[in-house]
Amino acid sequence: MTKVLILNGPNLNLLGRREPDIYGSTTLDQLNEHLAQSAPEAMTLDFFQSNHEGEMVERIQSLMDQPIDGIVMNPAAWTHTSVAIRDAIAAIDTPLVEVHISNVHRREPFRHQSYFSDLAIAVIAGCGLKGYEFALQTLHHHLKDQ
Ligand code: CA2
Repeated sequence: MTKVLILNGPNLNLLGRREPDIYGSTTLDQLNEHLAQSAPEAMTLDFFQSNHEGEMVERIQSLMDQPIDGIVMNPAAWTHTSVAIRDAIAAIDTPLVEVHISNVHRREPFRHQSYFSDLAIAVIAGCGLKGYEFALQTLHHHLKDQ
């Protein structure tokens, strides 16, 4: 079995409750349930969302003792700000796919920069929540070819 951790950053707990024009009307629980049901063959998923940077760093560090096969991460606002979370990701040797629900490149200039993209095997932006499914498929193919 392949083990993948899905990480979501700050405010993504509000999915489906605010700004549906940008982020859709599906809640994070509904998204996670859908992903668990539709994950590629022989892949099990674990989920973690936090609004606290240190908590996210510690969750990523915990993968040093309990390694997994891949990470799908939407770092949300930390995409554009967090050297701390970037350093935690860089410290573990786990393939990462970076996901953004919106197309960050057609939004404000401050959203065009990411601390994660050069660490990621792939970056998906602007595909809505489908982007998480595409990320799992990307990891599936990447791990199969290794
Ligand atoms: O497009 C994305 O997925 C983002 O990572 C979302 C972040 C934003 O800061 C990034 O630039 C792009 C914001 C996540 C906030 O999520 C909300 C969801 C529902 C309602 C309000 C906020």
